[in-house]
Order: sequence, then structure tokens, then C-alpha cells
Amino acid sequence: MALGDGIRRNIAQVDPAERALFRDAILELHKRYYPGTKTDSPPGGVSWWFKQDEIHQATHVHGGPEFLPWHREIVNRFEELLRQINPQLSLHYWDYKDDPRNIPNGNIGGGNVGTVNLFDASFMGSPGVGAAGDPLLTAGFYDPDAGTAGHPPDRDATGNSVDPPSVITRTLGPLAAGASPSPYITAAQENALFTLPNTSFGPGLSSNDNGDPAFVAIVPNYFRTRLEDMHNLSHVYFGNVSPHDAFRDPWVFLLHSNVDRLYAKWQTDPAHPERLDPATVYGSESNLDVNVNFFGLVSLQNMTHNVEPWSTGHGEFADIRPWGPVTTRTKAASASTKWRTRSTRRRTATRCSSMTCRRRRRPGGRRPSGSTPARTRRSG
Ligand SMILES: [Cu+2]
Repeated sequence: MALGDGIRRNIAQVDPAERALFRDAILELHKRYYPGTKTDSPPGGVSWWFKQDEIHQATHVHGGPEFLPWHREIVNRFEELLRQINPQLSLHYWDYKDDPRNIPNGNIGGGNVGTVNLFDASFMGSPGVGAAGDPLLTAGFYDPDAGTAGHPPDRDATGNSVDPPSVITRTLGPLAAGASPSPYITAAQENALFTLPNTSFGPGLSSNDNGDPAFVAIVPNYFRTRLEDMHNLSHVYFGNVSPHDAFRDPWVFLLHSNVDRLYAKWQTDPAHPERLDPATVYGSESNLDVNVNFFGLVSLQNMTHNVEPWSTGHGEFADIRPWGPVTTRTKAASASTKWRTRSTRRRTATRCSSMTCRRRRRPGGRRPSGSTPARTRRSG
């Protein structure tokens, strides 16, 4: 298990020294800033860390077929950010089969196996009940006094991503003394994901409204609906957060790295080569307008759409400026080189040819040819 080999692993199984480097890199994200100033529109001067919440809120890609490829994109880009801080790091994952408060067979260093607790002040903060606390509090990931004299405004009052939220909520609570670990899922539940009889990505419903009986009926029967459902409850397992606020908590990236691991594991089943083919992996949802109503957020998903906000800066719910200076642009002009720098375009092209999933793009846009397994990393 070598640091720097590019492999994503169960975070409890990497050396404690690597967990500390991983934590330090996440905290460092809040010491680096994108260009511009707070009063720009959209705001500039946002920290690399607060940008993640801004991206997620501007787009809200849930409850439909775009969920898995969009979250693969944010996870991959987050890993790249971590590697800009420390090139040896990988975005490891929380295995849902572990209770993060008590992992009996964890890596405690020096080649020894012992109990690992991921929810303490040395790593991800408190499991609750209440706020996450240190190390996130001291690092300024939230400010309980936001909005009061001598403190920055509360993000939920200003809507400005430069401002901190007033809390990161955790609800799991510490394990009672002597209590057994209580993992979120069992191995049998995880394995059931991969043995779903349906070989296609989804059922091809034009509505994925959570209240639609037709959609509710298919949720347990298809890989992508079953996985998103499992993912939804994994959020609630540790923090009673709304989908709107979820990406304020770094733990969410360990959670979503596991979503991506399960997705990759499903895709790489040797009996199903069609799952690695961009032309077939999404089945009947490959080019289907799907009306989504997820927690009251209404959107239209179609796998041929651009992956946003990284393509143009236009999210479904807000515009955003992750990388460059503010540029006034029409929708038609949004693909101009003013917004997409040369390096961004080059990176996009590289990623297109190396991602297992087909990138969403405008109808009529050129599709990447062929498919290769995801990057050089593996899920271990
Ligand atoms: Cu999520």
C-alpha cells in the first residue's frame, strides 16, 4: 500500500500518516483562493474548498440519469485539487460496510491492525450529535458566530460563497461505550447492487420525479437508481443534511468516492463489456429528456447535455466562475475561448478519451470514440 501509487483505497486501510496528509490537504484547500473579489458577480476570491459547495449548489445533479457521471466528474476534479497540494494523494473512500466510528480491522500504523475511528478531531471531526468541530472549526470551514459582530456574514444569509456557513452538522453521535459498530450496509447489500438483473443503466422513464409512482417502483430494480438510493441514505447515516448543504462537509467526498467505486466496480464486471462502452452504458437513457424533481428542485436531465459548471460556467440553478475572470457571455458564446482557456480545453479533450462514462455534450457535438477503463487509478 504505497503512498503515491494513484490507487484509491478504503481510507481506514491506509497508513495513519497518509490519513494525516489527506486531512492536511483538505484543510489547505481553504487557504487557497480563486481569482477575483467577493463583490464580483458571480463572486470571486472563493476558497478552493468553498468552491465545492458552490459548484454543487449551482448544479444539483440528483434524482436522474446524470447523477453518476456528474458526481464522477466532481470527485475526479476534487482529487486533482488534492494532488495540486500533494501529488502523492488519492481520493480514498469510506466503505459503507464500515462504521466510521469503530473500524476494528483498520490500519493503525507500523504494520499493525487495530481500531480506527475516522470521526475525531485528528481526522474528520466529531460524529455528532451537533457540529463537526475540529479540525474543521479551527480551519474556518464554518463559523458558529457567522453573521454577528466581528465575524463574517453567514453564507445562508448572503448566498455568497466567500462567506462561511454557520455549521457543519453531524448526527450519528458517538458509539456508546462497549457498543458494537453499526455499519451503514452489509456486504450482502453491497453485493446485491452488482447482481441486479438489469444490464442497462436505467429504465428510460421520462420522469424521475421522486413522487412519481412509476419511478418509485423501479428504484430498487436498476443499478443507477438503486445506487443513488443507497447514496441518499448514506448521507443521512452520518449527517442530517439537506442535499443543498451536503458539500460543506469534507466527509462527503469520502462518501462520494465510494459511490464512484461502486459505479466503477459495476462497470468493470467482465461479463458486461457494454458497461464500459460509452455508446451502451447508459442504455435507454442515452439521449432521453428526463424531468427530475428532487427535493423540490426541478431540472431537465439528458445525458447529451454539457457537464456543468465545468463546460461553460452555467449551472442549472446559478452561474459560476470556478477558474477564470468574469466574462460577459451569451449562451451561444459560452463555448468561446474567452471562457474556456486553452488549457481547460486540452484537459477536457484528454478526459473525454479516458473516462469510462460518456461525457455529456451538446446535441450534435462530437462524441468521444471508444472507451478505456477509468484513468490509471483502481479501486482497491
Ligand atoms: Cu451525495
